[in-house]
Amino acid sequence: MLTAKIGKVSKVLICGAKGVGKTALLEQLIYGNITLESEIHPTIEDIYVASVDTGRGGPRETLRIYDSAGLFQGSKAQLPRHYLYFPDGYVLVYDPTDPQSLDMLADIKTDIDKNKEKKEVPIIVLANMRSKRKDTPPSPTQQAQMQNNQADPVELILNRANAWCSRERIKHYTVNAMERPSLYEPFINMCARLHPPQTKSTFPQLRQVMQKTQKTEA
Ligand SMILES: Nc1nc2c(ncn2[C@@H]2O[C@H](COP(=O)(O)OP(=O)(O)O)[C@@H](O)[C@H]2O)c(=O)[nH]1
Ligand SMILES: [Mg+2]
Repeated sequence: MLTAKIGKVSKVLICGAKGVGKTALLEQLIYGNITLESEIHPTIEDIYVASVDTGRGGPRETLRIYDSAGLFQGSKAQLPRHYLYFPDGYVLVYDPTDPQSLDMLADIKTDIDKNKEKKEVPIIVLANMRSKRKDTPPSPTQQAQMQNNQADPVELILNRANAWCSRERIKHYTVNAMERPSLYEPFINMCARLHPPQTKSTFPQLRQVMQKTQKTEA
């Protein structure tokens, strides 16, 4: 049918250190079935398909999200080469209780930038607040820090991440893989950037034919 619009499918890679919660947050986003008791196996590679309503009307857009094994911490983090070529967008995840998992994102970002060949590749950064649950009271060390007026180390890492992200012009979100609604905004934002609104038909010839038909009918 001429009027049937098929949304574009974009490929998004989710990466970061091993164990920061990449799979947990994807499973939560797509199926909403992750709890603290869920058993999650280490990922080799998986693909999730998300159908996203960007709230702009029109057809739902499709994201094909590639879950990766995650990188070991150590010397310079390097993505496998093919991860630098196929994705249309990247979701970089870190754990704000683990400063190295944030440092690793800088290496990944440098690699992505080096290889993107002028094309616009949207990147977002997610801090998965896995250990900082609102309903858990502060640990004795945290209490001691609060009493001594010391800054919370998690806050410090989040501030560092925010500063880095604004320098790099990347959007930073704090999420929690156990709270599904916290995941909607970043992925809707990613999807909207990958699928800019189309105001005109991409087939000029088709537009002309349609205009002619309308005139004849009038
Ligand atoms: N408490 C808590 N645990 C989490 C959270 N996200 C992930 N985990 C746990 O951390 C472990 C590693 O998560 P996983 O998603 O496999 O990490 P990945 O290697 O980045 O894919 C799993 O046992 C998860 O259940 C979270 O937001 N809160
Ligand atoms: Mg995983």
